[in-house]
Amino acid sequence: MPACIMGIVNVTPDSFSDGGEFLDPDRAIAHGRELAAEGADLLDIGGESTRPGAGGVTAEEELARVRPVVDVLAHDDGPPISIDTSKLAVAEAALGAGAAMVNDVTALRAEPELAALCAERDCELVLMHMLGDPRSMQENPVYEDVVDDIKAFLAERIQFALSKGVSEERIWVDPGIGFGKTVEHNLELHRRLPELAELGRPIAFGSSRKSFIGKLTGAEVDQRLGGTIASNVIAYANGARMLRVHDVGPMREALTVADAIINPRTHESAS
Ligand code: HH2
Repeated sequence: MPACIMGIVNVTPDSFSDGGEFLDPDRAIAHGRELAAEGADLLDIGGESTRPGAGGVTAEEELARVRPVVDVLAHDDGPPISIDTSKLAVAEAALGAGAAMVNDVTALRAEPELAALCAERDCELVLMHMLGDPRSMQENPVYEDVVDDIKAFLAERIQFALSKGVSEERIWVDPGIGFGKTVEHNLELHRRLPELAELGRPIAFGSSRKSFIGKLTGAEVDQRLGGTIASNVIAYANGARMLRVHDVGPMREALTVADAIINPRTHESAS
């Protein structure tokens, strides 16, 4: 398995690329099933947008959005479910309903008690870097050295998770593409991803349809598949082991070809 593909299911009215499309639970469930059929290894279900400028939602609202979707997809005989949340109450309910992973874009800073829950449930945990919060993160982000700073942040967050009892082998790290980064910061993170692998944990990567792609190509948010594929193939070649994308089928094809080039021995039988 070269890298796993995490399919995005946004049960939100305002996500940056597909807000409102899957707010209705039946549509979100159908979408999750489509992504599973296209080859998703995981489904990441989220009920709160983290797009630049987004305001927060209450735990009750977030739970009302995601709960019916997790309830069905977790019992579908499909891929494992990840819950994209920073809230203890939402994670607890989703894990109770069968989710296997918590994807926290605040890396346990919003609700630090989430760490103990992950430790107790022994679930997978993604720790992502974000500079500031969604309201302010794109206002002139500044780093001393973007990769060194993010690496130090993630190292500290790994230590925090470990101190709360999370098993090291459950932890994934994510540079947080687009979360408080300029176009140049995002590009540098692609190039220098191997430096983050030095943390000793697998890298999750989420660049799908993000605005740096639009800034480079001029493409609107629903026309960024080519840029998304390029970004993820480079990230894979540079060590990413989980690719979080909206368009699972095309990403699966691209990853199959990229893997055949990079790891020729595993693909000899295809010739
Ligand atoms: N990006 C988004 C949300 N969650 N999780 C991880 N681990 N890495 C990411 O890069 C990441 C993430 C933003 O994308 P999306 O869910 O499509 O948009 P929104 O936050 O507007 O719902």
